[in-house]
Amino acid sequence: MSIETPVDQPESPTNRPDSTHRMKEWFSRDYVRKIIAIFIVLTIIIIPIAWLVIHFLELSGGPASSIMEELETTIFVFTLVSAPLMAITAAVLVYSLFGWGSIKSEEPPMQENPAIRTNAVAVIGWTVATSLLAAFLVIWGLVELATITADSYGSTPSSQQPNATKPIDVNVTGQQWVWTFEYPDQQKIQSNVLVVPINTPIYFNVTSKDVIHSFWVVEMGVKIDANPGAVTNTGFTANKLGTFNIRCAELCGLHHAYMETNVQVVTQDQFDSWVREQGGKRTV
Ligand SMILES: [Cu+2]
Repeated sequence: MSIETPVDQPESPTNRPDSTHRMKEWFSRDYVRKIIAIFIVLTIIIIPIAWLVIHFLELSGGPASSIMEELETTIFVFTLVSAPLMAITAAVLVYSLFGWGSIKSEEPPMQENPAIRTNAVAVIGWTVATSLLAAFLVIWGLVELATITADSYGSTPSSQQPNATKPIDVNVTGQQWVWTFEYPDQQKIQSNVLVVPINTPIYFNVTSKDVIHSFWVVEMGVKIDANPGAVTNTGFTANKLGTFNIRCAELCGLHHAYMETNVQVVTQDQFDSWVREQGGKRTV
């Protein structure tokens, strides 16, 4: 920076107190206060959406696994954090569209005062605030990603899982337009409904007989592609008794929308007797 730099240069460090002063002046402007008022009202209106989203997610009975619980918390937090950002954008928009016209004496302050964009306090404040917000979301996302990957067994085979409880293997096969579940450790019994014991890790080997499908266990928060000629892996530990949805999440042909079945989460005793009942229906 050269010595001739004018002292009233907005970025000049010697002008910092002046920046603060101008920030205060900016906040005292009538239209700024009105936009802030609209912003606060909109934030209060938008925030309940975070609860509404979760409410609708839980209408079908979930969450039924720790994975879905983590996902719902993340959706909730992200919606909550987004609310003020959406509100400030909408507040400026609303005031720009309707604010100036409704107040006859008020004109857009083109020449009124120095622009806020060259104000050091405003620039630093805005940059730091948004960076912290973005950093929070990135860190939250990475932690959740690691947790969910661990809970759904990532890509580690079930035999190498560090779980205290040995996972139950289930081979999942998608074909137009049904799901078939085979239990290799239970004499290869087969079923078109997934039956799993509660609080027991289930490990899925997923494949397809024809086109690409996607194995989606809705209330467990688990979804993975079913590819012909390849095996993909995922898993969950159900923590809620009940019947939940399994759907195909990859457009796979005419009856894709009807390619759905259930997962029944039962007690260990109920699972054992179900396995015994299915024993006679053994297929290769
Ligand atoms: Cu499908």
